[in-house]
Amino acid sequence: MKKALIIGAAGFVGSYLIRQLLGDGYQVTATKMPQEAIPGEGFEVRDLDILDQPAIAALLGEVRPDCIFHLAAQSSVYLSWKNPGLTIDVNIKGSVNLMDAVRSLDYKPRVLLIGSSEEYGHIAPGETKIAETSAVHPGNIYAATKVCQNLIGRIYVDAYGMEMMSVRAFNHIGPNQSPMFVVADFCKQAAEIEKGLKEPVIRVGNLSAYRDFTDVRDIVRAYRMLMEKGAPGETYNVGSGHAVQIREILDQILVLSKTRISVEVDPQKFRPVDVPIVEADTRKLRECTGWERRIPLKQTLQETLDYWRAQTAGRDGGFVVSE
Ligand code: A2R
Ligand code: GDD
Repeated sequence: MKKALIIGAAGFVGSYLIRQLLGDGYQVTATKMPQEAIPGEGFEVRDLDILDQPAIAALLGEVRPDCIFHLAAQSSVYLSWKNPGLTIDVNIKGSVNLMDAVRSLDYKPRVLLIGSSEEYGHIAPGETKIAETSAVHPGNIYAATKVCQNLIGRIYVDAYGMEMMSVRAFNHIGPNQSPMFVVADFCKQAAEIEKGLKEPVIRVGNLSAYRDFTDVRDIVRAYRMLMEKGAPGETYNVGSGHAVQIREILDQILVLSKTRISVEVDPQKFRPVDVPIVEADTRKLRECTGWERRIPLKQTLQETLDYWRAQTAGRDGGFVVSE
């Protein structure tokens, strides 16, 4: 049985990746920050702060994984504007700590580094879809940290012959995502309005942007396939290949909701810079692994809204709800 180590498994993607790998017959060790919890059983959970390099080395020496999924990050573009120092520490220094600890081992586990479509930055509508060969133009601190991770990853592969691949993940969504991100944010607001917990007004940011959304379960299946089949030193886009405008996402959620909701644009939710369109060319991923998206966007939106409805169950609000 193959041993997988997931670093940063207490977040959104981690819970799905744990389930995917256990289902595929892997033995899983999952790391979390000391203050976090990971629900579930059938796998080993360890504390790890990736800013603590000796702790990474000790854990690798003990677990001796066949493969390592590196998810740990400060993952919010929005927060990277608020806290650039932390974003740089975790996403660059933390990743280098991991790569260096892996390099020092007496064997070569396979490693998957999770980067972001944000690395491509500003792409003119005529330049989409974005292939891995496109130039990177990071337009925010988060994106710049992921570009650094990718570049340093390739340097480690070239210099030390490490078995390491990178992905550039496009937007992924689903139940249990933090409401810092757009789909979870809109679904949470809609569920609270349905329950009368909030006035019937949904507050939104920039609705004109287009993003390439994929269900997180499809995303983690791609990660497992790339871990097994990806070529060291290569970068793979992981996304649906179809960009949807945020306005369209909002409209679909409003249709799924049972209540009459008005929309208010909140200038506080705008970013200093927001890439207008992000759409993946996924040929490299599909040719390498045979991956195809399985879960349609509408299903993910429905399940995410239902998740937030369940979160509000048992809470009573004072606002009047009209159908
Ligand atoms: O910040 P926390 O306490 O929620 O922990 C996060 C963890 N993390 C760390 N783990 C070890 N050492 C650190 N210094 C450290 N700082 C943060 O990484 C959290 O448990 C995990 C990231 O989870 P999420 O923020 O929910 O990200 P998600 O959506 O699971 O994305 C996974 C990867 C990231 O590399 C993103 O940048 C990329 O996919 O889109
Ligand atoms: N969060 C949020 N809330 N975003 C909004 C809102 C709102 O109310 N209204 C409009 N948006 C727009 C944002 O301006 C952005 O253009 C788009 O919705 C998506 O925003 P997020 O869901 O916050 O995601 P992101 O694209 O900034 O970053 C996510 O995707 C990246 C991959 O492309 C994160 O998951 C990153 O970790 C990931 O790398």
